Amino acid sequence: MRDVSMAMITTVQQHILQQQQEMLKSTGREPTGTFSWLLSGITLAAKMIEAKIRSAGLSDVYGAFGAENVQGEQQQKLDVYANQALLHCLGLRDSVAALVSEEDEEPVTFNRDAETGKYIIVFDPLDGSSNIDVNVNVGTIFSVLRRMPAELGTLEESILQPGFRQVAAGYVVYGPSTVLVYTTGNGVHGFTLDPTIGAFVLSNEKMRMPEQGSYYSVNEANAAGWPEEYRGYVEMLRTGGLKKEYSSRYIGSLVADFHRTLLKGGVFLYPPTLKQPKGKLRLLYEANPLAFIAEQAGGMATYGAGRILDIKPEGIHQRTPFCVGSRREMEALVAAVSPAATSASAR
Ligand code: FBP
Repeated sequence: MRDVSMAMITTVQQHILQQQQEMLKSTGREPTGTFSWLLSGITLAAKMIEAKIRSAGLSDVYGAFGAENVQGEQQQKLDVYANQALLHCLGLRDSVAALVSEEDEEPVTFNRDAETGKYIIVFDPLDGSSNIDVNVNVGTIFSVLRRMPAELGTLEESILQPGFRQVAAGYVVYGPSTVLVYTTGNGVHGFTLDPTIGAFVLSNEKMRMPEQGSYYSVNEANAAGWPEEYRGYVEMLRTGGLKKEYSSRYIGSLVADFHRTLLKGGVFLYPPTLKQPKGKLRLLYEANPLAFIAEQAGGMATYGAGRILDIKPEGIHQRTPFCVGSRREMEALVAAVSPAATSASAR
């Protein structure tokens, strides 16, 4: 009999089912497929966004949409398109109880009972959108939380759970190739979109962040507004304080800067500034998902005085200082800034 099995490719959905089978093996239960169906909403939306971005120069999708989002930022046309694509694709998934987007002031909630609507998806539909018109990598970032049982909390309280409660997180980088990286707490795995078959195919399994890198990534134009300890830390890197030569890389698209840090090691930081003493980047849909991935890949993520994943959120668009990277650089950063950060935040 001719063997028809083609063990060549593994798609994201297959990989999630395999991971779940692994996890459930000890219980004898079979994965329900709910989770992989849920994540297929993200991969479908990512393919729609990718297609729009690839032909952006040929169709009228560059430039501002003509409205501001809740952050007071000029929305780009592709911000709005990406947001609609994710809301549409995820809204069709029965297991979704609420969707929280960087582009929307309030969560979109669905009238689904707790048995069915088990998950909350928080996302930044198009990160780095200020770079779209200049054809620089942009991305989509997502975080998945499980809804708390009614006796433990409301849907709103379920949205504001600390980052260590995430059941999955990931991002898509729209660059020379389109890459999706995700974790469900069982390692970090990368998939590349194969345009010939329209599927995200496993390309980097069990990704590890190098113990130490050779890049630091920060917007040095803000240096005058940083607390002195952060200036001292960057100076220490620049002057061989970690017994290694460092070069600077800053794209200004968080997903792209993070993806490089995940692959090559080093450190990315967006410290507090005089203009934004609470930091610029958003906790729920930028810092938390990337911190979860960094820790799962052997790295670390801090806001200065502590671990990003331990922050108890107070609002869905809350900002935070965000530093993430390889263990060596991060341990030195925590040693350099945490005492001061603690006293600063107490002020
Ligand atoms: P959004 O585009 O999703 O608002 O993200 C904010 C962001 O563009 C990050 O991607 C990036 O790391 C940062 O802001 C760049 O900020 P700055 O221009 O102040 O360095």
